[in-house]
Amino acid sequence: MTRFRGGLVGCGFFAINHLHAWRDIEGAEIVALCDTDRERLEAVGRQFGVARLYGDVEAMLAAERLDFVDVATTVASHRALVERAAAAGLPVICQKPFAASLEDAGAMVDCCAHAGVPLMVHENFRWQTPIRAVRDAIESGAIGEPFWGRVSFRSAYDVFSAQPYLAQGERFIIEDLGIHSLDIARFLFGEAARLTARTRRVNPAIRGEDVATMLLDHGTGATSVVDCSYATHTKSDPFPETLVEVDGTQGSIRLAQGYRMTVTSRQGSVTSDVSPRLLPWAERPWFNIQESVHAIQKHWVDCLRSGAEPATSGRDNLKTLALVEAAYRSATDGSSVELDSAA
Ligand code: NAD
Ligand code: 89V
Repeated sequence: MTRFRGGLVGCGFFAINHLHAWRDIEGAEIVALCDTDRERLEAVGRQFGVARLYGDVEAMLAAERLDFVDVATTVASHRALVERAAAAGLPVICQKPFAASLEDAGAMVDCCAHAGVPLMVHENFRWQTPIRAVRDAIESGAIGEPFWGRVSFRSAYDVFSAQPYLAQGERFIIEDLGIHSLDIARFLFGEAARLTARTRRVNPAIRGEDVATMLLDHGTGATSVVDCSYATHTKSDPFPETLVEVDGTQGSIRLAQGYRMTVTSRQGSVTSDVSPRLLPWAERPWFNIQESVHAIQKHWVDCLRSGAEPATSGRDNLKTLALVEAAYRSATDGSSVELDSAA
């Protein structure tokens, strides 16, 4: 069986999860690492036993025989790195947020299409076990036709210690976290036709908004509320759980804190434990996200092998990014933004 050889660019906080997951995926291997920060590059190389280290992507692409590139840097460098990988004829994974603008995102999609290489956005939240359990429950037909939903992430977890850049950007929670929640809303309820949003900043120590409430009209006729906050202090902080509610014509689904999912149908109510696995290298409370990193990267390898388009391809992610842009526009001017991606 082919073992795809990957080069990973960006050896920071989140790349550690990518690297642990790659070690567990039989069909792929990270053979080279690249980071502009030499100290970090060498430390991560030592941690994962990768000896081929590069301070710049050109040098890595020139020296290595790769099958794909995994871009785990922050958003500012995404376009240049993705376009460079595509120019080298290599399939590429790009971390979220895919781009800071729809223009950059569209350019990356076009560039990879032109080069004939697959492009996947590392949009992992829809790969979480509890989210997939909700989708499976909807697809089983047990609750009938969904007509209302809520995708909710409310926490006061200190994300700024590990990711200081999150406190510095003009945009914060929608671009960083809401982007996952909006993608989940698409995944569960279909494409949105209209979006209205309100935001605010509660934490005075950061630049961007840390609370957002979004209302989506889906092409299916369903309405959903997507809400997120890093300013919500509760007795038992659910970080990083996304809680979901779905009302259907025949019943309902509630994904509650502690990974408990209750499906109520004409047959009654059944509550099940939809906890993610605690992988050997994972830790609480992050294990839900960490398991989804393994799942999406395995999906990438399956797609490379089969030639199928990844579920969260660059092309697919344009629709999630359009919701992010619509949310900022709506929050700024008070309008409801029409989207042209209704299913
Ligand atoms: P980080 O700042 O800790 O790490 C980024 C690394 O990339 C740094 O080491 C930096 O030196 C390196 N780098 C930047 N530009 C480079 C370039 N041109 N060439 C080589 N190296 C370069 O950031 P992070 O917290 O690891 O976040 C990385 C990305 O992961 C962000 O886009 C973030 O939104 C995303 N993220 C995703 C999840 C998720 O669940 N999907 C969770 C956390 C972070
Ligand atoms: O998933 C993410 O993008 C992370 C976090 C969960 C902390 O928001 O930045």
